[in-house]
Amino acid sequence: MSQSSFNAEPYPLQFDPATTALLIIDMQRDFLEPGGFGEMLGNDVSLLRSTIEPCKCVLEAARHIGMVVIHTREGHRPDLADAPPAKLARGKLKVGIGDQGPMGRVLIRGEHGHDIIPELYPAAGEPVIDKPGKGSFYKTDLQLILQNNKIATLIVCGVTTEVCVHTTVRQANDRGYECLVISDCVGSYFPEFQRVGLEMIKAQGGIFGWVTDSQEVVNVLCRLDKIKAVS
Ligand code: C5J
Repeated sequence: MSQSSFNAEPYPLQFDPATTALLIIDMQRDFLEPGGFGEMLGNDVSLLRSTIEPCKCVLEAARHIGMVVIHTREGHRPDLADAPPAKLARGKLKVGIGDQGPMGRVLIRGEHGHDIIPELYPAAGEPVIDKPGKGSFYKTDLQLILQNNKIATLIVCGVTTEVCVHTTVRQANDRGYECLVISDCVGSYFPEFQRVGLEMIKAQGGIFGWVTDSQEVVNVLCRLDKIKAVS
């Protein structure tokens, strides 16, 4: 066990790189690209797209040191058998989940819009968790994969901060995982939700986890790489 630490709020987070995974949540075309579901709902996708470059830097650094990397995608089976009727009806949308949009059927597995953006595309061997809900643990094998890899700490990136990132971090926290959320690698369509979403994670002594930025994570992971190289 080799302990290291991230400067973070509310206080430094000790971690062992061998038991830490990078979890990248729902960086899908439907949420991030012009013409996707997010934009069809009237959102400004540039607020999410600002996370792409910092996520790329963290992903590269994590891959470089051989850290476990896991991706998630929100979406449903083409026959919608796994989509709760309440979720399908919510919002009374003209074009909603399962309907034809500019990037194929909205949030349906196998469709262009459902897939992960090319900038952060999973490498061979990196697990991709297809989830029907907001939380990454709900009706998925994420916990089994984490247990099999002896993971105790999650470094969390993705979208959106107050929805799938928050739901996942809360689920992970209840399951005993330490979560470090990277402030510039998570994004919301609503600047106020972004600010408050991050505050809520680190409030009350880190009630759900820790918050830091991508520069700190990249610096720490690169330092570990150098230590590995000389030892
Ligand atoms: C949403 C998500 N916002 N990935 N999904 O519906 O946060």
